[in-house]
Amino acid sequence: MKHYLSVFVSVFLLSCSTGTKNEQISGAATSNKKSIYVVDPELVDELFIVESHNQQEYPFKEVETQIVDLNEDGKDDKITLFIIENWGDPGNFQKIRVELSGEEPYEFSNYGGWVTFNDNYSISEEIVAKNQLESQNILLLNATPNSKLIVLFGWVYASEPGLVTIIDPLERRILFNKQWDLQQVTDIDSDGFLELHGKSVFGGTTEVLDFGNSNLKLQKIN
Ligand SMILES: [Ca+2]
Ligand SMILES: [Ca+2]
Repeated sequence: MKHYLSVFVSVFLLSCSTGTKNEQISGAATSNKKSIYVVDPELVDELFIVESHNQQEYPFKEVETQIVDLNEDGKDDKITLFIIENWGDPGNFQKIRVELSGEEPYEFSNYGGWVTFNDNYSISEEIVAKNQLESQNILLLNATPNSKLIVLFGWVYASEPGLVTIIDPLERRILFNKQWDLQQVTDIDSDGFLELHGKSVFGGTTEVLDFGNSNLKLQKIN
């Protein structure tokens, strides 16, 4: 409930700033500006977290570190992945930490487990070719002319497609977190903003998440 409330507040606040949003997304001279999307709360399912019984933090162990300039200020930023030692449940990592130069780090955890590419969640070569990182765990996409997105994939349980988690690193928030079978990453209309194609159900209708639309939503296509 708390989560939905915070999403609602974020959406409300973003709605209030619509005046600047269009300038930031369409302006050519805004390379260091943040991208701002209005997110449909339906697109952000709550991440699975288990509180520790003894109130102590789980024993997180670093599994990967990537140094990259996420906000294009010429300074290194850092993405770190962690696994819970002796966790026993599926997943190659359960926590991501993002540190932008000069800002407080922030983290997201998913105890249902995010996975290495093609270990469990299938990711096409065409999608991997768009990765801005040499990583088998983190898909970093140039999503718009002035912003990158961090994409993580969750463990595929039974008949569900597996989680796709999309983080806007500059806005420090999750834009998308749903069971989704990501099939294509394209920019068919060549506007510089990516479109992601996927399916919420295996074999179901194809849906598009178009980052050229500041109101993010899944649109069904035939
Ligand atoms: Ca930077
Ligand atoms: Ca496009």
